[in-house]
Amino acid sequence: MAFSKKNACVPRYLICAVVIGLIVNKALGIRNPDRSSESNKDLPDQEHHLKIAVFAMGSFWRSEAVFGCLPGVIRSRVGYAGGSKRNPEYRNLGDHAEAVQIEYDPRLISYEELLNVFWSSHDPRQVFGQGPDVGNQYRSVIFTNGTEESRLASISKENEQTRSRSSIVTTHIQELGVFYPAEPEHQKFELKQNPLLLQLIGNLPEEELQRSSMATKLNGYVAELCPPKLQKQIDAKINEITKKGWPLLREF
Ligand code: MHO
Repeated sequence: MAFSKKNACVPRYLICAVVIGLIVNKALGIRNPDRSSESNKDLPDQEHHLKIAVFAMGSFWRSEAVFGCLPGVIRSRVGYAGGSKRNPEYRNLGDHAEAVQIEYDPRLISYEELLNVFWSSHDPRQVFGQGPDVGNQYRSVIFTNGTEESRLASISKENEQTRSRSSIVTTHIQELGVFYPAEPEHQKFELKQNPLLLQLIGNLPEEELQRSSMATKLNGYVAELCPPKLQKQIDAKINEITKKGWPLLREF
C-alpha cells in the first residue's frame, strides 16, 4: 500500500513529541534513567577506557564520599537501583536501594580494589539498614555488569563471609538493570554543605559539578574520608588560599 500523505506526517509528529518531551524534561529537571551497558557510550574519546561500578551500602551521601578520593576514581554520582519502581524519588523510592555509581580508570584502580573498599566501608552483616539508618533502601548490594564482575563479586563475598564466621553477610549480588540518578540536592551532598569549597572551585553549574573530578575528590574530603595524607594536603592548600584572603571591593 502506498504511503498516504497523512501517514507520512506521523513520524514527524512523533519526532516533535520526543523533542518537546526532551525539552520539557530538561526544563523541569527530570532525570533520565541510565542503563548500565550503555552508560559510557557518550564519553569523549580519551575516556572510553573508563569503567563503571555500582554499589549500595547505606546512605548514598556517604557512599559517594567513600570512593571520591581513591586514585583512579574519575567521577561519581548517586541514584536508585535494584528495584522495580519506575522513576523513583528520594521520598518515594519504592523497592530501590540508595546506590553510588563510580566511573573509574581500570589502569589506576581495579574492580577488586573497589570491592575491598566496599567491604571495608560498611557493615554488610547488618540486617535491614546501615548504622543508624534503618530500612530496605539502605541494604548492601553489589550491582554487576556481566559475568566477570559477578564472578569477582562472588569470590569477594565468599572471602568476606569466611572472615565473619558467626554472622551472615547480607550483601546481594545482582545484575544492574536501570540506574536512576538521584535529585541534584543528593549529588555531591557532602561538598554542598561547604559553600567556601564550592566557591573555590568556581561555583560550577550543577551539571559540571556532577561531572567534575575535583568535586568528586572534595566531596570525600569534606566527609573526612580521604586517605590522611591527601586529607592533609587539601587542608594545607585551603588554609593557604584562605590566609591570603580575598581583595575587598570597597568603593567604585
Ligand atoms: N541518616 C541520613 C540518611 C540520609 S540518606 C541519603 C539522614 O540524615 O537522614 O538516606
